[in-house]
Amino acid sequence: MTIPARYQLYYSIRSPFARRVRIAMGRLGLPFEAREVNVFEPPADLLAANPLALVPVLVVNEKPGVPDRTFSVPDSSTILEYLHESQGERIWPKDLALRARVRAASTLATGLMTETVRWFLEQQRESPSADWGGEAIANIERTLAAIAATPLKSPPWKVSDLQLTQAGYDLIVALEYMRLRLKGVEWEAKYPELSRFVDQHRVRQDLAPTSPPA
Ligand SMILES: N[C@@H](CCC(=O)N[C@@H](CS)C(=O)NCC(=O)O)C(=O)O
Repeated sequence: MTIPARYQLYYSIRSPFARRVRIAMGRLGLPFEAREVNVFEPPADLLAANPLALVPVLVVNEKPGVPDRTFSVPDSSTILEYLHESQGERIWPKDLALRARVRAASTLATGLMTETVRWFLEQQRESPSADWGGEAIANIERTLAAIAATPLKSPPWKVSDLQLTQAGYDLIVALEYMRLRLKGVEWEAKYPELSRFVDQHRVRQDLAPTSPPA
């Protein structure tokens, strides 16, 4: 009998939400069995793990081999909470005020992911709704302007020259995903500091292996 791994992660190769979890697992040194899926044709085991048919989902085998000690955690933010609590509180800062700022910044970055996914999926439809698309782009523009007005070299994005916060990782993941999906929206020319932020960090060892392919 093969004993299941402690962690299995359902993900898709371009999902920014799954990527933030893949990066965090790597950073925490947690090996996992990778279950890459096509979310547009969700396999039965993904639906069993997450009836909402979304990735990422982390399946945790608390006692590998003992089925009733296995549970599924859907949603990237919920997974990060679980990892934070089960791995010595290493995702979010300990200081309460800093933690609130980093979480708020992370919410903006994941909001960029949500709006970009929404826009991209709408563009795939036969007759994309201009209202929907326009609303998503307006939300993205406003959020980018707010982020570009903050200092990118310090909290909430970084705590030192080398150390990104969770929000810093999320911002790079969001912007790289936007680079891939938001064709025709000239955000890089408008916010060159954000474009530079991606280029400075995307080649790092903890980010490059999960970069979304074209
Ligand atoms: N709030 C969720 C969002 C997850 C999500 O939207 N995942 C997308 C991939 S980027 C997905 O699975 N989409 C499947 C679909 O749209 O059918 C999270 O943070 O994990």
